[in-house]
Amino acid sequence: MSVKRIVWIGGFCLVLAVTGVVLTSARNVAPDAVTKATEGYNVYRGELAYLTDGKYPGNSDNPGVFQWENKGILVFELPEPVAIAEVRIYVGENPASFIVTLFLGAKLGADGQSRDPEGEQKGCIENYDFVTHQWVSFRPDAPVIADYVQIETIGGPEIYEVEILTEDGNAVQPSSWGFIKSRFFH
Ligand SMILES: [Ca+2]
Repeated sequence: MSVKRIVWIGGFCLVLAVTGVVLTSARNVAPDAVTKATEGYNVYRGELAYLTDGKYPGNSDNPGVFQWENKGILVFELPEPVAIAEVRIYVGENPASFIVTLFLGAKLGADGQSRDPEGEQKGCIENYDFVTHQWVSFRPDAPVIADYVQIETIGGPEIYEVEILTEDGNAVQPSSWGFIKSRFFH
């Protein structure tokens, strides 16, 4: 085997190793969150559970879709602060704008009021690309320590999945969706 080929294979393995590190250290904590949609003025179709069931076009033949009639806010309250490196949303039909705001110390109100909660705003990423049928990514310049994610959207997009990706490996223990539901809807 030539030196050149050995170097090439070695480099490829190095790329795999680095990629492996990235894949194992990024974790989706959205399923751990208590998820809620704002109520009262905004109407939606579908189920909140569709947002974090891991199914979206490309990996599922018939994924459930959540869709605002026009605009609305989704919130994800995490059990404890984590370093959020990226929030991404799989959108379908209906181009829309998005504003993702990251809070620390915010909590869902007992009355369901959840927009712009008390707590410290740690980051805000906007997207006005109005794309459809793909992931829309929201990345802060550096990972943000937060425990509450607010997604505000205008345009009535179809939303198939929401992922909240962290760089830490064990800050949050996975919870079952049944536990989350029972915590909020009892
Ligand atoms: Ca889904």
